[in-house]
Amino acid sequence: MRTQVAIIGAGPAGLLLSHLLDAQGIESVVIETRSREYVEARIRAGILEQSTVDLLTEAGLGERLAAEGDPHRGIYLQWPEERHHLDFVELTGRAVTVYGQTEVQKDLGKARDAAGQQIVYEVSETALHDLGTDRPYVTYTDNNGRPARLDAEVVVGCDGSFGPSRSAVPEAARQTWQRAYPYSWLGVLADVAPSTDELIYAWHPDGFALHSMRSSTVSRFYLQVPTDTDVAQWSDERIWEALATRLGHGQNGWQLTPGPLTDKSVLPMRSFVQQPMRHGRLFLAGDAAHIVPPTGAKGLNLAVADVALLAPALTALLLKGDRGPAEAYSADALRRVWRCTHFSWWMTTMLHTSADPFEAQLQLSQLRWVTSSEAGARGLAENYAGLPIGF
Ligand code: RFL
Ligand code: PHB
Repeated sequence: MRTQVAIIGAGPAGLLLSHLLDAQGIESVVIETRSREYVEARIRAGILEQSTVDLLTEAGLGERLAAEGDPHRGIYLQWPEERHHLDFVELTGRAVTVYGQTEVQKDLGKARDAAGQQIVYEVSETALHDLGTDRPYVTYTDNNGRPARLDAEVVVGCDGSFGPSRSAVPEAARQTWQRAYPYSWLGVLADVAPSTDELIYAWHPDGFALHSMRSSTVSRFYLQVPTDTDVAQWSDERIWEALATRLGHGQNGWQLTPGPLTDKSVLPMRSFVQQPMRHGRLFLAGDAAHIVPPTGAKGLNLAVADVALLAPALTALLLKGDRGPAEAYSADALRRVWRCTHFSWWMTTMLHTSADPFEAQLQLSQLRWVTSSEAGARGLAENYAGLPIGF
């Protein structure tokens, strides 16, 4: 098979790139290890920055998002006895939207169906070749066990944190940075109306807790748990008890309403950056190049921001032979990547409790400053609600 752009990975980065290239008349083929059903049901992110919403809308993907997405003005930050609202709209003029990654994924899938562009699901043994030439190609085994080869002008690795693309860059040509945090998140989805109008990020001596949501009938919660936690250790009862304790704030009779849990998973917390995000005719986008801990709600938004830069860069390269934007892509994207890496690290270390009592005092002091100083609040709001595309 031959195409202009071979895209590895049908997550949000891969499908959005295919969509934006198609709008410029550029053909792509996406290959994906998982099934379409799996990819569309995978529960992950829930918060879209304003710039992500704007980009999806401009790309013609905003219809269901406008009807079903839930705009939020800000978040609550709390610690025992105190809950404070940060109003992003007041502070920065920008809002965020609650709209699950599952829904973004379905909207992208539908748009790809409508365009009739090819997505090959359930492939295995993906390998990248001849990336230093103008004729790179990808090999894989299709779901009937047949070997296949995809020739392209450009290969884009959108294959997330476990895909092969990032290590296809020769070791001597890449640099990586990483940090593993000494805790994980236990994430649960509940069939119950949210007990809050805005997300609650809670510092608590027992550990961090987050109350998020997906709709007026579905709530999403996270609890800080030790790294080696087995989901089986957390019965529904234990989860609700921990959430009520950590999210409670002893004021105004606020109460958490429990309901049936429909999904439970443990996710490790990690920061990772690999640069450059381009090697010859290989470009990396999204989690393939960088991973942030989810405390700042940045991962999906960063993947979209990468693609927002990459699509016009590849358009200039493939339609006009203009190499400039493609050569600038890595440095341009990495500015935002490092800003979001810092913000996600900062939110994570401010809110997750450790055994160190000195650290706890620093965290509480930081939380008091962020919620009482306009400068502190605006800094958080600007980073959370989103820097403009191209930052
Ligand atoms: P994805 O979504 O991981 O997609 C990569 C795709 O590549 C496929 N793949 C391969 N395909 C072909 N050949 C191979 N060898 C392959 N190896 C892998 C995979 O199957 C997959 O389909 O990466 P992408 O597109 O870069 O998108 C990134 C986002 O998914 C990720 O950053 C976010 O989900 C992170 N994240 C959040 N981000 C936010 O912006 N806001 C949030 O509120 C938020 N919450 C979260 C999150 C991530 C979470 N988890 C589970 C990691 C909450 C959670 C729980
Ligand atoms: C989510 O709703 O899944 C979510 C929200 C905010 C975060 C992380 C995850 O910071």
